[in-house]
Amino acid sequence: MSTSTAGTRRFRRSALVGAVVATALGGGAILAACGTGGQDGAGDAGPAKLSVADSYIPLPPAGGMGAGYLTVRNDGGPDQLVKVTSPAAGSVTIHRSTASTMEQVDSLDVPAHGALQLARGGTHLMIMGWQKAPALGDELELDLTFAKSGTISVKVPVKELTYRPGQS
Ligand SMILES: [Cu+2]
Repeated sequence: MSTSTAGTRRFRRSALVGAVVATALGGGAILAACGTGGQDGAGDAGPAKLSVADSYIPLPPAGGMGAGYLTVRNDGGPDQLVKVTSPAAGSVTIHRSTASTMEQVDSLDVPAHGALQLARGGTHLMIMGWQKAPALGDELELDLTFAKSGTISVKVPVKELTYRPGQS
């Protein structure tokens, strides 16, 4: 009896340590993936062929911090979104939402013959320092720079806070 109780207690403690290690490893893996910029899949599928769809900016509260969402479609080889700027704002950063918070990332992979989606609850653009407070119906320019394809400029409409793509 007493041996089995001790065994249970020891098991519980090591399970707890295991959980902490797993959390630490998870954080490390995310950092490593951002830092290395991913493996180079050169020669995979030829040059990337990118187009941007479904872009929108939910109306920011009184000119405050805004978010940007869009989909980058790719009919060619792999590429990476490495920078976003806007003549309408002082700062645009790329963010990834995690379970409890969000973190800035340096780049996002655009998979070959796939799509990179920036959507609510996932990766998004964080836009600050508006030249002029955005209003519903404005179209704001975002300049998306890709590692291989160069810069693509898109006019992004400002939508109601509750807007979702697919609604008119
Ligand atoms: Cu964010």
